[in-house]
Amino acid sequence: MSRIIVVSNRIGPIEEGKAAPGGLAVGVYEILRATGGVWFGWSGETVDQTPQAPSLQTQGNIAFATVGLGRKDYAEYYAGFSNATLWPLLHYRTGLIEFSRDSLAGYLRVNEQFAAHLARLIEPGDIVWVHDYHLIPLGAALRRRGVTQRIGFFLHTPLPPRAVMRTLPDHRQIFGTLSAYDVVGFQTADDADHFSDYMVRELGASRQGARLALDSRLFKAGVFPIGIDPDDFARTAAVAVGQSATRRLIRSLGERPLVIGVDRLDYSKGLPFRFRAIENLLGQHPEWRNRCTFLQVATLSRTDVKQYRELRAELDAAAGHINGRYADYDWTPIRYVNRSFNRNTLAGFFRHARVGLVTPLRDGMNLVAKEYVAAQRPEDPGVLVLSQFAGAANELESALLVNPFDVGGVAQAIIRALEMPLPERTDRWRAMMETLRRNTVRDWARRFVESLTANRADMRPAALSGA
Ligand code: ADQ
Repeated sequence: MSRIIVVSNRIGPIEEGKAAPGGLAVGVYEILRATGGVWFGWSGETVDQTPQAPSLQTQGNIAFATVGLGRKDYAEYYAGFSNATLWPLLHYRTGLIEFSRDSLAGYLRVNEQFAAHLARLIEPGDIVWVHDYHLIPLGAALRRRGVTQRIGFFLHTPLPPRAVMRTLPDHRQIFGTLSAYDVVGFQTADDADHFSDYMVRELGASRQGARLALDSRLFKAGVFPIGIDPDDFARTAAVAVGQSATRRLIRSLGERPLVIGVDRLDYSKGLPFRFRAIENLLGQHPEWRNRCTFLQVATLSRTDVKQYRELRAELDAAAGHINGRYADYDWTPIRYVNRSFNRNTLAGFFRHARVGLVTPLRDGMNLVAKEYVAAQRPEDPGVLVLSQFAGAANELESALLVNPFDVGGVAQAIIRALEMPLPERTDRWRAMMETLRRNTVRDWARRFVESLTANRADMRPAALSGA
């Protein structure tokens, strides 16, 4: 049976038994365990000299192959082109794009280096699954090195319409390389449509049934919304709610309901608008003062990118301003916490929160929305207030869907959530939980690999469904 070679900028934790973080790690682990294979990525370390070969560690039938990044590579490929150019572009934030020829060159150089390492690891019959925007040109770099095996790519972020993609200088040099993959996967149908439209209208690809043809290559776009393991998250939440962190949180709230937001501190997550919505709620609806508490966990992220430092300063000021204006001697409206919490603690917090606030301005999927739903008490569930611009909104239609730019509308949705009677909360929660169970992270990984291996006799994806 074929091995799978997974490639992502960062890899999951290597030590056995260590809790895998949310997101792709769970799905990717399971599929790797079922088939055996290699997980290749950046070690997370910056080094003085670019390594000649990856360092290898094995765990059962999985080999983890990692490389350090030189300081210049880190600055240009990671902090520069990936996170200061592509990330804002992919989230429709053209005004935040920073572009330099050096960072573009660094991005292409690191992708070439990764391809050189990988070409030595890939064996006949393997399939390769590349993840995310850091590695768009990797497939083409592998093809140039003679790799003919199936290669798939999954984009975790949104893909904007063609007019936005075109704002990237040399965009064809980057996005055109996506035709080197056999399958290009997206979180939503809109993203996949944007891709096909770009390929056809910008690059002259032609549609051949479900596939696209460009030069001598045939490839297809697919929609694979990423999921979570909802039953596992529910079990974790049920245990965690009785443990000390959640108990302390509950005691500190008094009788007030909790409204929670948990995000990386990233401008795509819409935190300044969210804070304005809270300010609007307290200003326009004074009856809610001292009657509910907002907890915003915003873990620092990409602090070496300027826009992230600016966002942090803006949020510090906004939280201080709102608390200065509305706090009382026995109540603080916004608890704004920059530290990170482990998955179990967050699950307990989610379970206790009457409202989950997930209001990104744009988000590929947003797993926090799914985790919040999974963590709820079936007999007394809370309400999810969800941005219509998160990929998750396509599946979680029973959330209270909001436009995050409409701060008054978000404030009203929070109040509606706080006042929602139990039968309506239960109906909405059940519908969403069913959706989560129908599309778990395992299903996501299995469906992607099936799509990549379709019509290939030597790969048996059916073996994965029992995983
Ligand atoms: P992210 O932008 O990181 O991921 P998201 O999907 O919300 O966004 O979160 C990923 C994981 O990180 C979740 O399991 C969540 O619990 C955890 N997490 C988030 N904030 C945290 C915090 N403050 N403390 C601790 N843990 C936290 C990218 C894309 C998303 C897409 C995912 C997966 O941007 O759109 O859903 O990949 O494809």
